[in-house]
Amino acid sequence: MTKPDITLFYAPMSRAVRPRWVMEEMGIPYTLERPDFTHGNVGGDAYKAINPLQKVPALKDGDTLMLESLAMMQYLTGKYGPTDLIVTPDEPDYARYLEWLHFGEATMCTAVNLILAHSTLLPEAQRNPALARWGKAEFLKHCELLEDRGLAKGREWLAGNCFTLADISIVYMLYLMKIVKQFDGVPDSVNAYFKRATALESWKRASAD
Ligand SMILES: N[C@@H](CCC(=O)N[C@@H](CS)C(=O)NCC(=O)O)C(=O)O
Repeated sequence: MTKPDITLFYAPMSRAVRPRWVMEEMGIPYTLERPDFTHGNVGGDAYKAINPLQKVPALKDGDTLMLESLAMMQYLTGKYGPTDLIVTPDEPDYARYLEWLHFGEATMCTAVNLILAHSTLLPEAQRNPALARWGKAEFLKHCELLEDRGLAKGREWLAGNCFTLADISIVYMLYLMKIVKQFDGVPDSVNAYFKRATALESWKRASAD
């Protein structure tokens, strides 16, 4: 196995928590680099060489530099596995694993970003309450889907009967909504799922600072 030489460009509470959570679960050693987290100008001009969009996370492994938190999770599990954090094509839950893995950034993220922007990030004069309400209504629909489809039949985790990247993808979005106090209306089963995931020791280390 290639030896990891990993630097994670990180900010607390950011999507960098996702790949960090994977590395904590897998026991992969890493170093954290913390660009100054000023919205719209993360890391200043110097950081543009790492990520021209000035977002976190970015991940460097030796000479390999990559962006996108979900892709990083797949990279880490693919390169430094085997690990139970993935569901493989020969397993019955492969399709639902992929579905929830991508749901976190492809679907949930659109609603969550709107809520964040129009309840917290934008200067007050630029916030649009109707957009924040629309985002919240969408987010609650996503949570219903989580309850009815994701956690149906007493499932503890979304796929493969164990904690996987799909859970990391989704729980991070729930975490953001928890931080900005938008958890009212979330079904009990989703609340319990969030508590279950964030009770893991690996979560505590990944979100510690
Ligand atoms: N789809 C990207 C999104 C990256 C992203 O939006 N990161 C946020 C933090 S969670 C950021 O750096 N925001 C700073 C800004 O927009 O100024 C990923 O999953 O890595």
